[in-house]
Amino acid sequence: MSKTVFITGATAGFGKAMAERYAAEGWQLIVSGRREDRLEELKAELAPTAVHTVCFDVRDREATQAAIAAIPPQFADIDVLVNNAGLALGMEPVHKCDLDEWDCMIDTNIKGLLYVTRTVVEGMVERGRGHIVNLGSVAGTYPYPGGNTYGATKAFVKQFSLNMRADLLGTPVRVTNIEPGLCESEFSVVRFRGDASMAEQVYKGMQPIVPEDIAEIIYWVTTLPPHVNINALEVMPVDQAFSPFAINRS
Ligand code: NDP
Ligand code: 8X3
Repeated sequence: MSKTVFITGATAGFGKAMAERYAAEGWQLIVSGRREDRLEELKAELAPTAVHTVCFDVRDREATQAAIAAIPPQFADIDVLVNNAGLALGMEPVHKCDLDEWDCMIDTNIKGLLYVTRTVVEGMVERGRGHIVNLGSVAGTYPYPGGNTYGATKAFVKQFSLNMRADLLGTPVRVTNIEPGLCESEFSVVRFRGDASMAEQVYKGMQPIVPEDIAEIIYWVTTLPPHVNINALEVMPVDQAFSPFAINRS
């Protein structure tokens, strides 16, 4: 019988590339997002792969729980959950940020991830198999100007991933935090509130990671022998590295 992967945020970017990667390997898929038309397009693209689409906003706790409870029995024994749905909003300094945008990032990247995880992980423990992959970020480890709340949500994801490992010791359930650097997707268009030309500037003159790279890494992480747990995997484009400390000399 095919294995089942549940990918949140599969309407674009990493999630869509992962759906394509797992489908190519014969897995069956549960894919979610808020844009139903894109979920249906993805399902049609991946035919004849068995795909269950679920349209919900991860910020809505009841809708999330109801959507997962309604997963048909054929798909219900989830082997891999990829908590990928997430976003950044804005790059203003802390004293200029919009509190609604901070709420949105916290509600999506932290609380949404918790709602999905809590609803799925119990079944994994009961079945004695499962792997939860979270999408962290280099922004959860390294500070940068304008990273403020986005980076802090990803620091939460990093620590929560490690704490889950602590709780799940003694079960076969694996947990991995994937921590990418710059990757070209719809991420920057969302971050700059639909301004495609600002988003383009982020990747100008450098070669970013592409979503297919992340899909390949996550597929590899989740198909290693079952006694191997990659706790965290940080990945950057070759064209991205570190700066010296910033010093104000004025
Ligand atoms: P995209 O913007 O291309 O895709 C984001 C996905 O998340 C979409 O499918 C979107 O679906 C979904 N999503 C966003 N908000 C919600 C919500 N409230 N409820 C349900 N689904 C939601 O971004 P990426 O693929 O690049 O990003 C995926 C993850 O990787 C994110 O967690 C991001 O923070 C992280 N990441 C990205 C990096 C990058 O440089 N691109 C680097 C490091 C980490 P829909 O709009 O249909 O709901
Ligand atoms: C996204 C990567 O460097 O834009 O998480 O914050 S970065």
